[in-house]
Amino acid sequence: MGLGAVAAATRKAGHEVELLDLMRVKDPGPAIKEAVDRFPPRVIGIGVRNIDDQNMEAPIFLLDQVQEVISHCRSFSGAPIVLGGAGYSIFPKSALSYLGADMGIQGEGEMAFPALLERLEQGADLSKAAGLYLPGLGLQGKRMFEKDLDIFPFPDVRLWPTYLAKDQGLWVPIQTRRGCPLDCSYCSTATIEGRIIRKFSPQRVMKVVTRYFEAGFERFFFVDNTFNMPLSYAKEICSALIAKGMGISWGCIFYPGTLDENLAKYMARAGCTQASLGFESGCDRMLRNMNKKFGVEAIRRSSAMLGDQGIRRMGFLLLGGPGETRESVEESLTFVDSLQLEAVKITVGIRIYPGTPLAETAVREGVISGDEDLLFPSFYIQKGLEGWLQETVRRWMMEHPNWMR
Ligand code: B12
Repeated sequence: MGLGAVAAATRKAGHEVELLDLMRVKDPGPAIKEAVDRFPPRVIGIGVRNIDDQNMEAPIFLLDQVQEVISHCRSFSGAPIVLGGAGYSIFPKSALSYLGADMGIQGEGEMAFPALLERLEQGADLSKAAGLYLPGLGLQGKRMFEKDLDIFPFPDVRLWPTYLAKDQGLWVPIQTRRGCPLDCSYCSTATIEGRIIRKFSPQRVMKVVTRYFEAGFERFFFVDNTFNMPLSYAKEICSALIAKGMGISWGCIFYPGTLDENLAKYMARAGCTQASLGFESGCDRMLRNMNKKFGVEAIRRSSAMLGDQGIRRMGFLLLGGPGETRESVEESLTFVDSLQLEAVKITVGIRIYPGTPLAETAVREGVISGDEDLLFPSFYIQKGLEGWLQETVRRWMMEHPNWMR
């Protein structure tokens, strides 16, 4: 979706655009050659969504695949290569240098990428290009956050690869807002989207959903970090969906700190069938350590409100952070068990992201050194819990077939 949004904006700015999806391609070389022969590009943009899979036990580092893609692009085309995407935005300097691309754009690309193309076309100075990183030179112009998201064009289904465009079972990603003011101690979202919530208008969200619906899609996933923040906006989206009566189903990521029974009812009537509850712990002390603004009682109530409406709930636990003890782990597992959720995803050990309070703690405790760029995944696990924690989670999972890692 991210790359599709940038492609649509670039097309709107008057450029010809081709979108090449390599997600299901085993050997990218021939696919890139074929695309470059058919459509010789003047600039190549690459979306780097994931750096790794955040799995401490057997981490998979994904940038070597991107490096391979870049090397194929280089051998078939002399076009400059520009990186972007959520994963890239967390590591704008180190990922650029590791991948050896020509430049990178941190954050949303709908304005910045076409603006960069204009500069490149005119041979203009790049030192003021917003959000642009150059190898060895770092950030050029100050990064911009567009206030009026409605000015961006819709991600264009016509640019999608056919396997996706025809996959009507797909949960089509929809974004309704950007930015997160919460300050969870381990999270990288503010670096990607900024701290201030910026919203698409409900009318615009409806237009996007309707367009996909008319193209045959009936399942959607709201990719916003917190669907129910702000509450009034979430209600507006639900009301608009109810009024339209398309009979779609959708999922979202739900913030357990905002409690409102009416919202849960609205969500169910609007077609919500599943919600991810990212509470991460079932122990009040650990929730405070993670800088969560809610406690276990709020989690219990939001979970019950959603469950009462027949919405399938997936709970998330992130175990092993600073201050975790055997007792707090048992407390979390017992708590999550008591919620009777339809599914639970447990992560052991926390991926350390640059600039976060977790990274500061990790430096203070000597887990990482102060000058690490953290591009290669490093994990925090409270000393003394290694081994025991994995084993304990494994034991609990054996008795809970709907829990996963
Ligand atoms: C929603 C979400 C999910 C949903 C996806 C649902 C769906 N149907 O799409 C679920 C829960 C399934 C999920 C799963 C995973 N996710 Co996730 N997810 C997100 C989240 C919250 C939003 C992503 C999104 O869709 N954004 C909306 C689109 C419009 O934005 P975008 O893609 O970033 O694109 C914009 C810019 O980046 C830029 N851009 C994009 N491409 C390009 C290209 C160029 C050239 C340019 C210039 C700009 C540009 O412009 C775009 C438009 O503004 C992000 C965090 C975040 N806030 O970004 C994490 C995030 C992307 N996920 C992450 C991870 C790790 C995963 C998993 C690997 C977790 C796991 N272990 O299972 C899986 C992988 C799934 C997969 N197949 O890729 C990490 C990636 C970082 C990393 N360490 O690699 C993130 C950043 C969260 C984090 N930890 O910080 N995820």
